[in-house]
Amino acid sequence: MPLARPAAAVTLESIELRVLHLPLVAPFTTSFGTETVREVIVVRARTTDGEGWGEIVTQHAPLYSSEYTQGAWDVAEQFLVPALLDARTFAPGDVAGILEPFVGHRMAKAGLELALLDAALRAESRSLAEHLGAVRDRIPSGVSVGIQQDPAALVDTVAGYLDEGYVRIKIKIKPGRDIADTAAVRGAFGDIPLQVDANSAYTLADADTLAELDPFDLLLIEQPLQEDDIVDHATLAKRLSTPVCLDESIVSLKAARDALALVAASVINIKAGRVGGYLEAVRIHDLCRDAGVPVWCGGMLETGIGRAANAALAALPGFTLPGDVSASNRFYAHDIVTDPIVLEDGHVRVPTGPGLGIGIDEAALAEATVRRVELRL
Ligand code: OSB
Ligand code: MG
Repeated sequence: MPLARPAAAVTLESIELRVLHLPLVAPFTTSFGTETVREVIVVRARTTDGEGWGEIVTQHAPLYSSEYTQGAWDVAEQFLVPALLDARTFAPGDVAGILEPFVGHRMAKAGLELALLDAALRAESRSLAEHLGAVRDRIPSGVSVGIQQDPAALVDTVAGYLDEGYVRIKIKIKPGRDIADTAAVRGAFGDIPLQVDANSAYTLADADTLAELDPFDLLLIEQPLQEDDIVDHATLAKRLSTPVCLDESIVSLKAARDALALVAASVINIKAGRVGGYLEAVRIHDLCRDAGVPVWCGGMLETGIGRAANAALAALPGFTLPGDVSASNRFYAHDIVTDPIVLEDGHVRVPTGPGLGIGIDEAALAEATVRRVELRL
């Protein structure tokens, strides 16, 4: 479903970048490491018609992907922002083309594009959700649960999220913390919608271990192998009854097309940052919808900025599985927006206001800022 009507051009005056440090309510552990503070870049685009906000979802270290905060800051400051300032007047739909000569750095590009989309749509009094093609006003909310001390602690943590109302549980796994953890959660809570995420921690040599997950009737296993292991994922998918879902591997529409052609995945996790922006995310959604492949919206521990955008994206018709769009308080005691996303009956509301439909809590933003620059011509 192509976008109904592209957002109009804006004239860019400046771009402000900030590195934020936001403490997490609890440590978040995956197969690639533990985070206790979310380091993230927030973007403010100032245009002649008002401002817009975006978020660059890199993490401190290049562990989930090759991108990381200092690298994103550097490429944005040296190359991406100057190219946008130089183009001066352009539509949000032109951002990807303007930045196309610079290879990779998709999270940095996505955060900049989002700020311009927000600015343009606010100026037109249109919501991002409507612009992207949302068909729902609320979406079911899943939660991503990090690796805990032991399976018993995992069961306690999951119990808390189920009590809060989350409708789908995803647990992180890694070698040695896979079968017993999954068995513990299945054993404790019965038939709940449950999936696992390996964050690339296995190789094809682990296929027999991963097949031990088959009896647990998981919704899917997310990214068992490396980012560039498309063919190995296809081989693994034939050996498992658990559906294979790709996250890290899907870096673009083209990567999604290749993965589907090779039958490397039967489900796709769409993250706007990883694929270079919300507009590319919609194109991947459209591809999968046409192919009959279910998609769901992944997360990168977003602040209220990215979380609002994710809620809008997840309201598109092809998002038929609950995403990792949880309430702000799953990660943060104090978000940087005035209206953080909350859980209501296991769902989150899709923002309806202009642009992202959120307000920035400037005091909270200032409090979390550890570095700031404003770039203009
Ligand atoms: O693999 O989905 C992932 C967080 C950081 C990096 C990668 C991943 C995640 C999550 C958390 O699982 C998703 C969320 O924001 O709730
Ligand atoms: Mg993942």
